[in-house]
Amino acid sequence: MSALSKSVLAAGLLGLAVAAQATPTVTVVANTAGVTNALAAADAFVPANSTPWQTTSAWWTGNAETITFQLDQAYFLSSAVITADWNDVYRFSASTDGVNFTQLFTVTGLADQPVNANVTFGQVTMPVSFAPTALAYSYIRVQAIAGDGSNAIGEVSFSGVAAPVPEPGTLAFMAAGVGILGFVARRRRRG
Ligand SMILES: [Ca+2]
Ligand SMILES: [Ca+2]
Repeated sequence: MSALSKSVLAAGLLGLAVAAQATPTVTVVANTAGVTNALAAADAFVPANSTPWQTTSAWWTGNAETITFQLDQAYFLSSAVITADWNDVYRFSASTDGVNFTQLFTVTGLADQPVNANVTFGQVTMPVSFAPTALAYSYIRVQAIAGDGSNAIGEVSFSGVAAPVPEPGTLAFMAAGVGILGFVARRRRRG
């Protein structure tokens, strides 16, 4: 293989090989009618611990409401940071298509707040870790499933590995590399 074809192929492959941990950009794309201030759940402002539940948060009453988030692309997720009202249980589900959701994790301030947070009122920020997902997800949905019926999400963020999305330039690089290999092989056969 010539030095040129090697370098062209390597440049193409490099574009696919990078798989670093990333933090998706999260936007609120839908919420049920009973949710107040839904956009506050992903506006990049994290309420301090013990901030009252209806302050700088998305909030609702009862366990029927949902907020749906979209990530900037598909990710194999492995952790999250959730700010939520401290005395409820929140279920986070994930979806590849925004239609079918499967449970990713549940989180509750009563059990999951950091040991030195000592929050017994209002919102609390909780780091959540879980096994890396087998599927790359683009949508997340949150629902309160237990607690005192007064629910709030102050902020959510997630972390994971972006699913490879080859860019047109990368594909052209790889095609050029493969083309040069074929050219070299044909020349060798002829020679
Ligand atoms: Ca917020
Ligand atoms: Ca509550």
